[in-house]
Amino acid sequence: MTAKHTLGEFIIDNQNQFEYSTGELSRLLNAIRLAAKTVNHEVNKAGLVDIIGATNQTNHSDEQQQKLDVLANQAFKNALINRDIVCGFASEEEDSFVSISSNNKTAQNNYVVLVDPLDGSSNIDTNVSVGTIFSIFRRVTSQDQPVEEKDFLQKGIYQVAAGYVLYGTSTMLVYTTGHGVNGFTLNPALGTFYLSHPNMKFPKEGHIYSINEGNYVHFPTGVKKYIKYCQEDNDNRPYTSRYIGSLVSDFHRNLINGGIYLYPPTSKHPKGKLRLLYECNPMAFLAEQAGGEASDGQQRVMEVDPYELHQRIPFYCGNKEMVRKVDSFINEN
Ligand code: P6P
Repeated sequence: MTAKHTLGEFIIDNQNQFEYSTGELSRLLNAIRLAAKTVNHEVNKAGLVDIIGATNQTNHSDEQQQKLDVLANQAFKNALINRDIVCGFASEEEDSFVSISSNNKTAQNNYVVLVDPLDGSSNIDTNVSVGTIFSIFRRVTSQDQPVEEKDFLQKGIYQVAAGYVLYGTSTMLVYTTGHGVNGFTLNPALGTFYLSHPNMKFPKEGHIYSINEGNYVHFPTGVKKYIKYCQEDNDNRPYTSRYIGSLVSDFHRNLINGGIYLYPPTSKHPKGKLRLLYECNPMAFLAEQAGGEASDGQQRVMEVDPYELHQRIPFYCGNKEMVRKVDSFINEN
């Protein structure tokens, strides 16, 4: 068996694909690799030490912060701040963006990173897989100035890299820099990620739909029609419903087996629950790079023009044909 590429080797071997191969983006991806290992270590022992459960804090969205949310946020922030790589950091766990000044007094760094440090964290106490989602942009403001909000409020089409870490039965890091999607599995004994899923693509057909049907009564008519379309027993469509309640896990399963993830507007979240900048955009980038699509019901997610750091949108993401089918039902006149 040929020796598998490690993530570190893969990053270096492919850094010449970037327009700006100063090595800065490679160092950034390596920092994310380190943070992923740190969080993985904590998540895997969550049941054994006083690290599960909620803090008595809530984040800006008044969502209770799990202890691991806070720890994961700090792990990614530290990994990115201490290496003089990025000029700005934004997170679901931070009210506003964090400006990072460079040690190099003449020029600031070029990249901003947005993360959902531990997506699905409310599942931790029940030992359900959780994940980290990250999105990377080049700054748009001049290098010799501190970072500004407009450096973060960029359309998804301008992402230079995006990915997720899945803390599941095995820990995987899946990412893209616009040249396909590659998955790396952590060998915990060595602390090394190995290329286990090269060039990931959605299967040609998908038959899994992932949605919280508990909100059915509040869904838009078109989404209700799509669910009934999946459940009707005709056209020989063998659909099945799978919903873990953890975006990274549901997305990852659909990417491998074929399917669609849907989070429509609900009464509690009339604009949708998921965040555009650090959940929908990075997953949309991965989906498109793997031959799929991502829509908010009206347009391509990566074309949505952001106006607010923690903006929410409806999210339909997965096999191209399935996303287009949902869009057609939603936009039926
Ligand atoms: P609900 C987790 O909180 C999350 O952001 C996603 O990971 C997940 O898919 C969704 O929310 C679950 O939300 O309302 O179905 O429990």
